[in-house]
Amino acid sequence: MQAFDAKLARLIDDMIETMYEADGVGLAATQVDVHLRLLVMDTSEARDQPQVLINPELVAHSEEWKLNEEGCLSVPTIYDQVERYAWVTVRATGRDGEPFEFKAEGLAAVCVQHEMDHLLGKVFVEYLSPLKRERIKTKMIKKARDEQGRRGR
Ligand code: GNR
Ligand code: NI
Repeated sequence: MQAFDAKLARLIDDMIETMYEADGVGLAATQVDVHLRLLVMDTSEARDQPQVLINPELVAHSEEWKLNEEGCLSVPTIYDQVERYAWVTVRATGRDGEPFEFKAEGLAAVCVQHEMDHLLGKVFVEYLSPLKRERIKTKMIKKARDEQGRRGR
């Protein structure tokens, strides 16, 4: 059981800072190699409303799906359309240790589903066709090779 202590508070603050520095709308602990079911997000226009979700659970969702353009800090330069529930109701524990429930629509719905996937080790490109995934893999291998080459010079 994760204690709501100073260490967790520091991790949450670090993740929020990392999310803002990367210009991301969300960040899952998985992405910073912390294996806790924790995510942070901020889909506000002014980017001044960080949300913290610990142990998030999907409690309800729309029947309707929506196609949205997605990107991911863990798969840079790749953007594609993914189908997600149009709205979701999520129950989670907040940074104060208190449980809460919220209904997310629009970008927040996309983001929370994307982040909850990260907590399961799933990245959005896994929803794409095998051909697209193959192209992304080739591109990432090439990018890694180019970066390796630059370091070696
Ligand atoms: O910053 C991000 N933008 C975004 C846009 C559409 C759908 C999902 C996202 S999440 C992403 C940050 C990220 O990768 N979080 O895991
Ligand atoms: Ni992501």
